[in-house]
Amino acid sequence: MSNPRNIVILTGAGISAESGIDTFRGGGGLWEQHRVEDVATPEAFARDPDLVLRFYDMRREAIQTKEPNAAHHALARLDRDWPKTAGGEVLIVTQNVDDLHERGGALNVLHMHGEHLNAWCTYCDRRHRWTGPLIDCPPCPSCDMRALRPDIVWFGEVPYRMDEIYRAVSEADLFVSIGTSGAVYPAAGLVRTARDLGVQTLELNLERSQGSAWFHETRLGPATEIVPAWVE
Ligand code: BJW
Repeated sequence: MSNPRNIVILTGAGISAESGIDTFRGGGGLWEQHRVEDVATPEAFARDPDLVLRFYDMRREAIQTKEPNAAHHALARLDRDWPKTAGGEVLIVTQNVDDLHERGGALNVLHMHGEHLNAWCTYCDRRHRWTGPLIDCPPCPSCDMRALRPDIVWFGEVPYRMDEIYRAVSEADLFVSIGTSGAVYPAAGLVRTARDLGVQTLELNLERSQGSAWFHETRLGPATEIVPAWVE
């Protein structure tokens, strides 16, 4: 691989697995314990808001007890040092709704599927940092309406900041995908976008993702080992 300057890194649940946060698919994954249609769609929220809010309250509470691991720390080092050493940019596009990249020290993080620690008011469209429960329908701190929901992109909703993501991929020299199954679009399609634009592509994962054939190179192993090894 020739020397890259701008790097876009797409991360998924696999990077937080060794911090103790469940992935979605595969053995023991969240979608084995909950039906996606019951908890992660706007229709589910309209049908049974209490069930959906309880599901997210439980996960919001759980992530606050987890710590970033060696993979988050390695990416944070890259994010901080790369502009100085290579004169390029690093953007971490994460599908994860936890805050472990930020707590690991990363600065340039874009949450395309939202954040557990935000509540979104569907009445006034403001977002608020939120660490407690939403089950009792607290009022929005801005408009006082009881219209807060988890700031999470559910199936059928449009992921955040897609224009920025496509622009960053188009300006990248290297696209790296870490710990994602490649099952959910449009994130899963970014490797093809990168390939079409002539960007080098690298996959770091425990096992091959669904889009593995699109990558120029794949390195397999646990994120806490292969991510620091790639960064060093
Ligand atoms: C390790 C490891 C270790 C383990 N070390 N690795 C047909 C075709 C195309 C699209 C569609 C279609 N039918 C429907 C759609 C659209 C739909 C979709 O993609 N559905 C698929 C199921 C087919 N997508 C949407 O609805 C999205 N919106 C949309 O498409 O809008 C239209 C649009 C199009 C184009 C441009 C713009 C807009 C919205 C998707 C929202 C996803 N939301 C979720 C839930 C969030 C809520 C929550 O947290 O509860 O986001 S779904 C869930 O999956 C979550 C994740 O971010 C996402 C991806 O999962 P991820 O991160 O890949 O996790 P896993 O568990 O799947 O994989 C873990 C990986 O880690 C595995 O590979 C392991 O091997 C690995 N691993 N341990 C390293 N230690």
